[in-house]
Amino acid sequence: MPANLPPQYYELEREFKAERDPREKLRLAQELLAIMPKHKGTDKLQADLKNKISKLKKTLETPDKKHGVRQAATNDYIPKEGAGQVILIGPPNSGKSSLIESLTNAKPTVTDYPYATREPLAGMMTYETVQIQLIDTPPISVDMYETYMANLIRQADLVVLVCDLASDKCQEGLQFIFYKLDEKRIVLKPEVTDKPDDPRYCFKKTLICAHKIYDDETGERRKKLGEKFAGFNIVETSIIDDDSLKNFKNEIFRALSIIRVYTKHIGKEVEYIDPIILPVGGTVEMAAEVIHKDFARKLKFAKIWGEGKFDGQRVQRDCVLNDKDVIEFHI
Ligand SMILES: Nc1nc2c(ncn2[C@@H]2O[C@H](COP(=O)(O)OP(=O)(O)OP(=O)(O)O)[C@@H](O)[C@H]2O)c(=O)[nH]1
Ligand SMILES: [Mg+2]
Repeated sequence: MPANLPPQYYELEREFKAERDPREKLRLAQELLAIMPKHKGTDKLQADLKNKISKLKKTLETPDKKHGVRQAATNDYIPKEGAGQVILIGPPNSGKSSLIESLTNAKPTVTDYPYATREPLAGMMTYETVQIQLIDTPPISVDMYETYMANLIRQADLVVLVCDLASDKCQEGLQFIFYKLDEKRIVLKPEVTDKPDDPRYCFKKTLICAHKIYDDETGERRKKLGEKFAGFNIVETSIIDDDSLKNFKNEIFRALSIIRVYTKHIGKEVEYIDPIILPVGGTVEMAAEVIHKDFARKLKFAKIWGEGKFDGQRVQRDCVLNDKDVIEFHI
């Protein structure tokens, strides 16, 4: 049976064959597998590719101090924790680590010279009743790009691009990052409403952080940032301004497009801790499924307290929930 491969496949295959860096090769192999049509005619090709992927993974997991491969391989992936994973990226010295230090329990290296962060580091940020994971990363610039960054960014739920308003070169720094990531087929977007036509690409929702806002005395750099990146949500921050950090947290939560739903037992008071996290538009059924698949199946109806509902309103499984709704399941 013919394989009927799309033209993009052959293009990508050429790239894959030419690539020498095992980590990039792994990424390209995964992209090849993703765009390969899945039918009988490609069974053998799929098996070959899966074999190559597993060999590449093994190579990356084998300690190789000389090339520093092992370290980089483990940096490829950070397990998600909490209600969402947010990756902070930016030019050197822009203040990524300082933000992580101010907002999370992590203790990153902060220095007044650039290129201080050498590896990604995750910390947890408390936002009201939820925990959100923030990841600090090494800088991206003409002089530095860690190849594992593409995988880390692809996996994250949200990108925060940190702009250094204390620097004359802040626009150029950001533009280079857009260009560099586009080369890795990652497109940073204000909103992601559709999938890319080309499946090798990945669209990532991005918030721009106009950091060190008080160092932009004339406001000129902030103004230019708004003009250059029109459409993006730009949030002004400074580590010496707690209100700006509070607002930044709100914007991160909003950008994650998630809602918190609290559950209560019949006849008991609600405890506003440990909410169920659902995507915006999440339903009663989805909330029940988080508790247990069986629970969702057995569900007869639910009662809801929250905005736009009267207290204890009886609803069915397809009822769409709002942030901070309280729900009581009846099975
Ligand atoms: N004025 C001012 N300085 C800041 C602010 N945030 C961070 N800095 C300073 O900026 C410098 C760089 O901060 P880092 O947090 O190390 O920057 P980074 O982006 O992690 O740098 P790399 O790891 O090299 O990419 C340090 O001297 C910080 O004290 C801010 O809001 N205002
Ligand atoms: Mg840093």
